[in-house]
Amino acid sequence: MNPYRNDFPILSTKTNGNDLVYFDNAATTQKPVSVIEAINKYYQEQNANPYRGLYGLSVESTNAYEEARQTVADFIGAKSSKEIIFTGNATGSLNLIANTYGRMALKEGDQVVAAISEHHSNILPWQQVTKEKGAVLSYLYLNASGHITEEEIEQKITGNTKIVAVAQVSNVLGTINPVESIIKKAHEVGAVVVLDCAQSIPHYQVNVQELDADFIVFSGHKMLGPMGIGVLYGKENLLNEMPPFLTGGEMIEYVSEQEATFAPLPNKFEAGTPNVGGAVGLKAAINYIQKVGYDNIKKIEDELTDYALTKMKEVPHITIYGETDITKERCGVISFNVDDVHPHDTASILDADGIAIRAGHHCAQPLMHYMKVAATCRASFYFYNTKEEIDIFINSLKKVRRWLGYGD
Ligand code: 7TS
Repeated sequence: MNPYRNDFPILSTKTNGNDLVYFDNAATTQKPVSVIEAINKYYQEQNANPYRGLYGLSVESTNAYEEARQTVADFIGAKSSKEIIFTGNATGSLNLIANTYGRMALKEGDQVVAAISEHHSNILPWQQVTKEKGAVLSYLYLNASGHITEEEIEQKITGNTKIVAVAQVSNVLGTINPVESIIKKAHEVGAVVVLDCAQSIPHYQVNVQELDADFIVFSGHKMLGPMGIGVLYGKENLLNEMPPFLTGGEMIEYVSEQEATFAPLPNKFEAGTPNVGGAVGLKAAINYIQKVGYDNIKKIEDELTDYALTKMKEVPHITIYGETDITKERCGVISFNVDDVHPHDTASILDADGIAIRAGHHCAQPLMHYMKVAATCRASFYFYNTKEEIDIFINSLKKVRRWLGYGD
């Protein structure tokens, strides 16, 4: 029995009369009791608007928020908690970087390089700013098994490249991208690297100093934390150079009728009342992940993914996209289709058996277009999933074509 399941109340609920099999972890993860209780405790005992109040409760709220920031800084190996900006989610973090650093650094003819497998959140902000500046957005394409090759990195990251924006793990194919090579090449040509860790940090240790990433972004809700809290890490010198993004309360030093000076880091980038409860929940999520341990998480997930890939290959009429060998830079996100069946039908049939998977373009339409498919089904695992759940999934998959009237 998986020892972690009891910590997640939702995993013992039913859906459509069946035990819930939750395989949409790339969209959002479920929350352990410790996270739910930490948020409850904050609202029951510490809630006040931070920074502004000169009374005890406000100071407590400020302390809770800043302790959460320090926990994030330690977790990713940042030099200082000033390098941690809280945002709403990875999308908010990416928009912030594109609209501040991007606007500041790009000029006509410059190049931003992203992977073709990026989530729309790491494409649209760059489309906007490159259009505005007359710069070019170009892509690292994938080989037949879904990987970015060294040759592709060598060719596409050039002297014109000013920003490389790439996900460490693809949310569609589960491919682990060669970010060490990408960062090395980008720095050789003087470009900064924005690493989208939304799909990696729930599963792998991310150390910003070892990676030497200039910016990283992620969302709390994909790593056991609550929705509505995200992180932007940036090197302190870069964050200091950047203009603010949103302006208003909490981010100023002094305001006159026509002018304003801005607060130092990190507050310069955190206009308005922050999500203290969310930050407190994220801190509890980090504590939980550290208690389980990344080695353990990887071992469980690799076993589950290997098991699922092996079983899926035995079911006739299933196409799996991308890498199908767990030993080759991939993790527990599996995109697939059942021959002749629309992914939405597959997802609905599985839902009737209590299985939650995703079907659609996964906010990665350029990748869908590149792979020449309209949509896929996607099963994504976390360390609280089990082989028994995969057996239920496989049995349900076997029924899909028969339900729709195919002979086999
Ligand atoms: N980057 C990647 C790689 C993602 O997978 C996602 C969300 C985001 C950025 C945006 O995160 P958000 O928290 O700001 O929404 N990915 C997915 C997904 O695969 N299914 O639902 C959301």
